[in-house]
Amino acid sequence: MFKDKKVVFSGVQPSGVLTIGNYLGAIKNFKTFSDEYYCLYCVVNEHAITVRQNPAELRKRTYETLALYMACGLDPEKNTLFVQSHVPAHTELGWILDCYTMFGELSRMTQFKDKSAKNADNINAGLFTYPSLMAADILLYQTELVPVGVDQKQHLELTRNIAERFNQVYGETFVVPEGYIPQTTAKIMSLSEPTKKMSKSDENENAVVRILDSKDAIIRKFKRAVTDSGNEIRRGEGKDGIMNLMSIYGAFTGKTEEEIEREFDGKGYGDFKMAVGEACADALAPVQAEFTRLAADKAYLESVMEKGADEASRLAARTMSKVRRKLGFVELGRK
Ligand code: AQP
Repeated sequence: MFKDKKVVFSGVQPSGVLTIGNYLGAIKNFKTFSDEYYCLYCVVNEHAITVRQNPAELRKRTYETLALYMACGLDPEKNTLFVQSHVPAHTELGWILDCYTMFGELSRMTQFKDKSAKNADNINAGLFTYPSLMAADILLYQTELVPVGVDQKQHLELTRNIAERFNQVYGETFVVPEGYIPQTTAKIMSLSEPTKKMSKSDENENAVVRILDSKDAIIRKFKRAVTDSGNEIRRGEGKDGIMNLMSIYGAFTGKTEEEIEREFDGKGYGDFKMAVGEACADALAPVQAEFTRLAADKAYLESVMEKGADEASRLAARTMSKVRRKLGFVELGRK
C-alpha cells in the first residue's frame, strides 16, 4: 500500500504496434482504477527483448506505447507511467525470484511453448524465465490488482505462487496479487484464425487490427475477417469468427450479445462486418488524434518517463531494501 491506496500494476511490451486486443483486454480498463488505486503502468521493454527486436524500432515503440497510454486516457499526474529499463530494481528482483521459481513451473508455461515454437532459432533463457521477471514487476510494488488479458492468467498464478513461497520462507514480504480479467474482451481473437489470440507480433497484417490503423484499413480488415459458412449473426458452436466480432462490436458500442443478435436479425455477414469496422474506427479516432499530438512531443514524453521512473524507483527501493535484508545481503549505509 502506498499513499494509503491499494496498488494496481500492469504493463505492455513495446514489441509492435498495439492491437485492439491489447486495447480491449488491458489498456482501456487501466484508467478505471486511477481514482481508487495507486496505479503504475509500465512499458515493459525488457520483456520485449526475449524475442529479437530491431533497436531503432524498439526505441520508437517505447515512446509510442507511452504516448498510447496517455492517448487512452491515462493522466501522468494521476498514474505512474514509466519504462521498465529505467528502474533497475525490476531485473534485480527478477534474478532473485529466478532462484525461487522452479524449472518445472516455467516449463509448463504455455506462452513459453508458443513463443519457442514461433522462434525456434532463438529459444533463449530470458524467454524461459520471463514469468519470474513479470513476477518481479508486480511484486516490487506490493501490487494488489493486475488488470490483464486472459493470456496472462497462467503467469499471474505463478506470480502468486512465487510470492507465497517467498513469504513462507522469509515471513510476510510481498502482497499476493489478484488478477483483473475483463469478462467479454479477455481474449480478442485473430481475424484470420479466430481460434488463435490476436497478437501484435503476428506477421499476417490481416489478422490484427492495430489501434493506429486508418479507418480504411480497419474496415478492410474486418471485411476480410474469417467467419463460418453460415449467415446468421448468432452465438453458437463453430461460430468462433462471428463470436469474436460480436465481442469486439459489443466492446466498442456497449451493446450486449442479445442486443447485437437482435440488431442484425435477418441481416448478413457483410452488413455486420461493416458495422464492426465502423464502430471500431469511430471509437479509436479520438485515441488516434490524441496519440498524434502526444507522439510529436518527444521532450514531453521523456519528462513523463523521467517523473515515472523517479516515482517507481522510490517505491521499488522500499521493497528491495526489505528483500535484501531478508535474504541476508549486506547493505551499506551509503546513499
Ligand atoms: N488478443 C488479446 N485479447 C485480450 N487481451 C490481450 N492482451 C494481449 N493480446 C490480447 C493483453 O494486452 C496486455 C499487454 O500484452 P503484452 O504486450 O504484455 O504481451 P502479450 O500478452 O504477449 O501480447 P501480444 O499482443 O500477443 O504481444 P506479442 O505478439 O509481442 O507477444 C496484456 O495484459 C495481455 O494480456
